Amino acid sequence: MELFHGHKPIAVPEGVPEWDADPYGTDELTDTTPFFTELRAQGPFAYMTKYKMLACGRYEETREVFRDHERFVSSRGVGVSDFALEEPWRSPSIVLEVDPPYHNKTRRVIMRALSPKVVADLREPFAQDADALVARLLNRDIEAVVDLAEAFPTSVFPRAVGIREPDSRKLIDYGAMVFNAIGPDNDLRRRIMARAPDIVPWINEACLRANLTEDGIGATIYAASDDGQITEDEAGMLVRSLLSAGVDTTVTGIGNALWCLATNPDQFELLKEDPSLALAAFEETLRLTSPVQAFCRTANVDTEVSGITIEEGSKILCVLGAANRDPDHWPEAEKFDITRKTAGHLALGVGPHICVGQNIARAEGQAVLRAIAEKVDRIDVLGDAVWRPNNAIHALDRMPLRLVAR
Ligand code: OVV
Repeated sequence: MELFHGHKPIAVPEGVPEWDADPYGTDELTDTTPFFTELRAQGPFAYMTKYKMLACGRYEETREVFRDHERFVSSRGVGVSDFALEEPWRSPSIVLEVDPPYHNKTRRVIMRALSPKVVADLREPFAQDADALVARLLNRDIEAVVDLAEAFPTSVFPRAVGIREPDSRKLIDYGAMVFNAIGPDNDLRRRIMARAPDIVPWINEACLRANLTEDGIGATIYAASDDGQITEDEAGMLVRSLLSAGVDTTVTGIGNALWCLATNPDQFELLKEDPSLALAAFEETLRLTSPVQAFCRTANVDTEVSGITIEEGSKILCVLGAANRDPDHWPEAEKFDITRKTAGHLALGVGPHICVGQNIARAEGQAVLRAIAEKVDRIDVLGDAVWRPNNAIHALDRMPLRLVAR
């Protein structure tokens, strides 16, 4: 078969509009509102002529595709490339890019390593780090992406995993690489892939047992290989998953939360009045800004969703960011409202692959937002916030701010 962007070029399904937008264009990736609005207006699905694949951005269908792992598999890759037809750029993740029942086994190991008890024990060190970081940044002109959004997770997360010699830059760049890699072979992907020789060997080394402390999350994963739940190689692969998914995502969530609060002073006032809203504010940030904007699934059978025929081999770009702002599901969908009911948002996915790190991610976001609520009186925006295009992540590139002390 002749591949198109690494997958089967499907025919236009009956009743689906053809749309020539580029979901991987810089404008679409950075200024998301027009793209999301038009995507939802196309109907349950749009046929993306540039990629000969489907896209969805309405809440109902996006959720249905994500929930049904039997028809819509992850094992063929969660980007535009179909792993059944094209060799992936790295060995597939043994948790993200696999299906049940194998997925259940690997996921269980990570789930235990990130158990509620493990996360509960991290709360105090997270709070101390967040308090110290925010205190240090008060009343100065700061670059919030670097100084706060990147600084916090890269200090606490590698320590929690037990990386002996963390390199913040490499951890962040690897995340950017993994997420750009799920897009097409465009400039964004090529530019970061050119740096793979610099980054990938470092990451792979960092995952080895010898390079991990004996008391971290990484060690817990290796312990699961000692009692035969997984092999030692699988343990290394699961540590790689932590490093792939655990840094750029939380950096983005924290950066986006700062942006939401800086641009919605009324909501920041609410948070200041009641710092126990920190977690709700983080959750609403996830809904409104969807740090992971989109993942693909692949139809593994001929099927149908909302009366639309979907042929085997169809790639479906599930635009979580659009579903999270679908006005047919969310009242005042475009409004940042830290008191809203956010349950059911899709920023962390839904179904068997729902983010396995969600509790540690929330603990990080909550720690930072609580520290800000308690210490900051006003967030002054000192210049334009600039978004950084990435094929899957919706993150800020720069955001000059001043956190004025209470
Ligand atoms: C980009 C991403 C998200 C979630 C998991 C992984 C990667 C992985 O490598 O397992």
